[in-house]
Amino acid sequence: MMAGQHNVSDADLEHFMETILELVKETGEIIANAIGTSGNMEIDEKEQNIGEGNASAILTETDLKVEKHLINGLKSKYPDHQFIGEESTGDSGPELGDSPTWIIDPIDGTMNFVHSNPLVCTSVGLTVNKKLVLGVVHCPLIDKVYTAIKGKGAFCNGKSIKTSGVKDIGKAMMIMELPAGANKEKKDIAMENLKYMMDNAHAIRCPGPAAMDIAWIGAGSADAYFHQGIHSWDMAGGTIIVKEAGGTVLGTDGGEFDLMSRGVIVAASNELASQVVKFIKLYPSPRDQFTPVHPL
Ligand code: LIP
Repeated sequence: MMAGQHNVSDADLEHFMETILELVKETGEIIANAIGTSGNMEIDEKEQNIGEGNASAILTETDLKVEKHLINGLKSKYPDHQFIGEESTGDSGPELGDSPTWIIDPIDGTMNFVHSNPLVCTSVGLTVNKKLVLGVVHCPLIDKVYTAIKGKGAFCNGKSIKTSGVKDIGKAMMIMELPAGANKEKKDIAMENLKYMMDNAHAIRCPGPAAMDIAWIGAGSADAYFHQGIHSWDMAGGTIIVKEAGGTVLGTDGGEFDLMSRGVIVAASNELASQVVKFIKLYPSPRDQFTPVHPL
């Protein structure tokens, strides 16, 4: 271990997992009670995200409430841990360091949430020495919690999960995002990717919350997902789940996955990931932070 680096034991990781599962159970209730009430009304538009698409710019009071609940709960147990939260630190957050850092999206799929659609999740990843060691994607309204601890496999509601292993796009259910309300360049690129897949894939779905879309590849509920334009908090929880479920996680350029690059390809197999790399057209999005982070 290099100077300044941090050591966590298996027992620590188990303890962290217990704590975060308890907390997301509580925030799941907050989300469930808010949906369909004034708690899921849009209260603000994130100006810096206008142009990226309507789903990127939306905010509700429940996003803020859930993030506060998670961060306060974790801080009370682990006062020396650090946090990157979509709603608190956002784009201008500090650079990821070696300290244990919880990377949190309180409600991923806020657009679904404001439309009372049940496909919403809370995504949490924990890095230590800039490596992901734990991931949780909790979908309270469909009663699924996807979890992984580094080296210990991936699970859904406590049962072991594996990717489908599908190798060929012709047999694959692909997940992509359709950025309604985005600028012309972003929409045109999405249309090119969509057209390729309509000509070549077995099926295409656009459920919405990036973290859940990613976790679903781990669970074998779809075969590949790609997107350029999401953030570290959309990717941290799910990518370790896919890796631990035996899947492939790459950057959108086909290189090693970089948590701060705003993009990811996750697939059920290396072969399928390579096929995505060949056709994918990319919208150039500014990085979350300058320094690359290869967390897997
Ligand atoms: C959203 C993701 C969505 C992505 C949006 C946005 P939020 O997260 O779920 O997949 O396309 O850009 O990041 O804002 O609902 O947490």
